[in-house]
This record gives sequence, C-alpha cells and structure tokens, in this order.
Amino acid sequence: MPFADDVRAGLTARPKTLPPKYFYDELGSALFEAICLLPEYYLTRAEAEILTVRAAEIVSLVEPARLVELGSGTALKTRFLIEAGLGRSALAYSAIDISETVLLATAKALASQYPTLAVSSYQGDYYDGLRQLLMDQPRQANGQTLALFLGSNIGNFDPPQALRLVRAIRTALRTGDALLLGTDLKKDPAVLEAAYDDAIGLTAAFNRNILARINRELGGHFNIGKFAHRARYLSDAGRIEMHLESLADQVIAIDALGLSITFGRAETIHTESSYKFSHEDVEQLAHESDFVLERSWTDEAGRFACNLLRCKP
Ligand code: AVI
Repeated sequence: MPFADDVRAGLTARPKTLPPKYFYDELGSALFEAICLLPEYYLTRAEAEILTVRAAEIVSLVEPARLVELGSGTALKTRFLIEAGLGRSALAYSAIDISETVLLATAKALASQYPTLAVSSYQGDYYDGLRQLLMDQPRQANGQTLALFLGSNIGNFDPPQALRLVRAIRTALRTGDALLLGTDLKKDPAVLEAAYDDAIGLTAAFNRNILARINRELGGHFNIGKFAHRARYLSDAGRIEMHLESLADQVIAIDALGLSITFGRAETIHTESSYKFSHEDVEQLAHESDFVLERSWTDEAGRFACNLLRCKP
C-alpha cells in the first residue's frame, strides 16, 4: 500500500517529510481548486491570461494534430488551446492524470463540449501514463504533438526529478513536436510567501489535510491543532518550502503502521517544495532534456511564464 509505505518512510526519516502527491485526496483536491481562486494565489489566473491571449499563436507555431496533457485535472485552461486547435484542423486530446474520477469527468465534459475532438485518457502517474500512451498511439502517428505540462506542476519536483520527467516527455515525442511548460517566475519573496500562506488560511488547511488524511486512512492520532502551517521562500534554492511545525513535544501513534512517531517542539515535516524559475533556468532544463526553448510568454504583470520547448532533431 504505497500511502502507508510512504508515510512510514517519510515520518521515520530525518528530517521528516511527506510526499506532496498525498495532498490530493477528494478533500485536498477541492481545497486546491479553492486555492486557485485566492487573491494571493496568482499562478492560475496568470497562466489563464497567457493562454487566453496566446493560444492562437501557440497553435499556429506548432500546428498540432494532437494535444497530450500531463496532470490534466479539469483541463479548464486547456480549452483555450483546444478551441484554437479545432479552429484550424482535426484535433485529438489525450489526458494523463493520477485521479480516475477527474479523468473520466474531464473526458466526458470535453467530449460533450467539443463533439469533433477525439478524446482519450490514461490513468496513472506521469511515467505510467506516458508508457500507456506510447503503447496505444505509437509515435509514427501523423501530425505534430503538443504536450502540455501546465500550472507550474513541474515546480513540485526537485531539479533531478524535474529533469528526469522532462526527458521522459521528450522520449515520448518526435522531432518537430513540442512541449508547453507552465512555470512560476522568481520574484519578490513577500509575494511568493503570501501565495503560499494566504490570509484566510486555505493553504494552511490544504497542508494540514495531509495529517487529517493519515488520521482518516491509517488510524493516525494527530491533533491537527498542534501543527502549524509554515511557508518560506528560500531565495538561494529558488523554492517555496511548505512545512508542518509541531507546536509541542508529542508522540503520535499511527495504528495501521503499528508505529509511534516522536516530535520535538518546533520540529517540522517538509511537505512540499515549489520551485520558481528564471528564463535561464527554463533554457537550461530545455537544453539538458534535448529540447530548445523556442518562445516564452509571460502575463502582463510578468509573474508567470508559458514556455514552448521544441524537440531537437
Ligand atoms: C500544484 N502545484 C503547482 C501547487 C504549487 O503552487 O506548487 C500546489 C500548491 N501548494 C500550495 N499551494 C498550491
């Protein structure tokens, strides 16, 4: 059972960690959707602004016959690209997502909204999804593919993992295909920290829900009120770190693991890193994964970038 194994490994490690993918149970996914509406969390709106303005230009540069989206979620922003693509020629859309419920709902909604769009979906993590996609749609298919990895999802991977994933995407593509990568830009730490520690406490609830999930699913005995949400920008590393800080010395039993975890006061669990990128960071990532960074567009306020990475011959 991966959740149990990962919780055991993370909470017995030093420093303590929990993988951010476990934020997204049903409640956590709903909290994340609400975060995207927060005034402080500008990322989603900034990316939507770029796609509204630039979708037609992006589609005319790539001329895609196929969109392949990693972590599609509800694919709300993707609709700008779908509409621009359908306006030119026949288009297929393939979604890869860890959540079967989200995938099915998205596929159904897109198929009914766009009757001429050929929709397919692949449930699994990104690597699984790419593997299934390649088995199902061998790379000799006609026309160009535009892969989409939006929403700054790349930011939740440490640099070696980010490189590994972008290389895996590159392997699933052919010369001339492209990847549209959404990245949050490095900026004033105060703006970044507010985005991850909002005034009404939604991000705090999102972070603490991971402990509540351990209570619900693994018989954990966390007193949620005894853990505080912390979000800090580490400028040198270029990342926001989210932690849960123990407000007391305490020992927490987790029944399903047959384990008791000791926390010192002020000890933290590192729950998420969210990397921020400069233009040069994206250029380097592209170069190291056999892409070239062809174009980057930012929102009017220069907070977020959509980057078009083209597969090198
Ligand atoms: C999903 N991911 C890109 C979000 C981010 O900004 O790193 C997750 C998130 N964590 C706190 N707020 C939002």
